[in-house]
Amino acid sequence: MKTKKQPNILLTGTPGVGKTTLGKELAQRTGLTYVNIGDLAQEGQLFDGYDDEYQCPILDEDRVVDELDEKMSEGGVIVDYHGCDLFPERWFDIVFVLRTDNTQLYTRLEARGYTGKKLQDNVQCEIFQTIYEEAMEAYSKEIVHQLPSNTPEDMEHNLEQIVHWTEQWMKDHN
Ligand code: DAT
Repeated sequence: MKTKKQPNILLTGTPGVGKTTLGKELAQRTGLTYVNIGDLAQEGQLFDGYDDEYQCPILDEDRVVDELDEKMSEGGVIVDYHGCDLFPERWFDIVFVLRTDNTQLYTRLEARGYTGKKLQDNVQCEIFQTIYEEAMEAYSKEIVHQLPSNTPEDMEHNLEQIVHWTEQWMKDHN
C-alpha cells in the first residue's frame, strides 16, 4: 500500500450547509483536489435510476466508489457529498459535518429553488442531525467533527481550522 503525502478530507452535511463553498476555497488554500460527488456522477452518468419523489437521479454508489478509489489511495482529495456511508472508511483521514440552524437553512434552500416536500425533508434532515449520526456510525468517532456554518465568519473560521489541520497532518506524515 502506498503512503499518502496529503490527507483525504470528507465534507458532509445536509444540502445547503456550505460544503461546496468551503470545499472549493479549501482546495485553493491547500492545493488539495476538490471533488464534488454530484458533479462527478453527472459527468460520468454514474446513476442507477431516477427518484420521482425528490426529482433527482439516484447515485450508483458502487460505480462512484470504483471511479474514485485509485485517486483516493494517492491522497490529497477533498470530497463533498450530502451523505457519507457509501464511501469506504479507509478513504478518509478526517470527516467534517457542517451544521446550519434550520431557519437559515430553510432560506438557503428556498433560494436554491427547493419547495414542498423536498424543502421540508431537507430541513428536517438537519434538525434530526441525520448526517451527523450517519458519520458517527460510518467512521471512527475521533475523526468526525461538527462545524457550525451559519455566517461568513463561521466559514472563515472553519477554513482556517482545516488549513491548519492539513498543514499539521503533512508535517506529521512527511
Ligand atoms: P452545499 O454544498 O452544502 O449544498 P453551498 O456551499 O452550495 O452548500 O452553500 C449554499 C448557500 O449558502 C450558498 O449560497 C452559500 C451560502 N452559505 C454557505 N455557507 C455559508 C455560511 N457559513 N455563511 C453564510 N452563507 C453561507
